[in-house]
Amino acid sequence: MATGSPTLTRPPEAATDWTVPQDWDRFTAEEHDVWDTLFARQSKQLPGRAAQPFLDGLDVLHLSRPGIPNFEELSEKLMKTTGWEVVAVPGLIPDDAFFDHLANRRFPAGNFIRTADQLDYLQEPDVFHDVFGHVPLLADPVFADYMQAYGEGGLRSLKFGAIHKLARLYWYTVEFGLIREDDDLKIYGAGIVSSHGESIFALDSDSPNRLGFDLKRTMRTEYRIDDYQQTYFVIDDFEGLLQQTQETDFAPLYSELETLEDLPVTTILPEDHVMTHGTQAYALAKAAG
Ligand code: HBI
Ligand code: FE
Repeated sequence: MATGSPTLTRPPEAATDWTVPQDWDRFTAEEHDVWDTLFARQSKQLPGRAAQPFLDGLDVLHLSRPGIPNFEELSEKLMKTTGWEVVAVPGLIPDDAFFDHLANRRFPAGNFIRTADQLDYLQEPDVFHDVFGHVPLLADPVFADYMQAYGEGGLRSLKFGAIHKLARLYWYTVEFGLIREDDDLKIYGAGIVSSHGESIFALDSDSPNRLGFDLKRTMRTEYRIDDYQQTYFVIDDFEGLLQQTQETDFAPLYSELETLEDLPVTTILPEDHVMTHGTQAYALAKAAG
């Protein structure tokens, strides 16, 4: 999960591209247990909820032993399927380093895991979010290309000062995206599939809006990082998402976005394709305390 760009200081053990050795042997039995608990809980909950390519991709995480995946073994499997690898980073890394990894088909994954008493609370993306949430779809050839295209687009967006607009595309697809599959809605965003609560809420609750995905619309929409989303965007398929990202000329789009105001999370526009007009009851109850 990504939360913009605070000022980050590179720790002395990190290379200039912000990678660190995973040092897998350092993880304790308790830390491996946290992974196993989260893994069992989510793999049980996701059939019927997660998009089929995600469920298929979970196979790539079935490694030779349980516990936190060894990135070398994981990368070897992933490399054979789609040419991606997983590299360890200390936590959030700067946008340019993050995009450069994606553009080169390397997924940066946090080299730490949440504690057993905070299974559902995350301040920074940990190895469970990053690997369970993101890696299965990197085994899908089309989604794998989308992630690379996003990284390339990210590097270009730096020149336009448009990162926060492009970050919204990532947020509403890679992190919190929904997809139509047959006649059902399914989850595919890493922030949802790795969350025990939101993987139910995103599909079953009457509270959030569910709107048809539109690239420009998504890039105008604010998002919240502190609780369940109030609006989700639904794509038809990964092919369409990849195609739009590759074919859109982002320079004129960014200039146009400069002239359009940002949209608050709950706004519904006349041109939106509304699948659910949410009650927002969940967010309203939270706000009321
Ligand atoms: N770093 N480790 C890590 N994980 C992210 O998801 C991440 C990041 N740095 C920047 C970033 N995301 C975002 O700013 C981009 O998604 C736009
Ligand atoms: Fe993430």
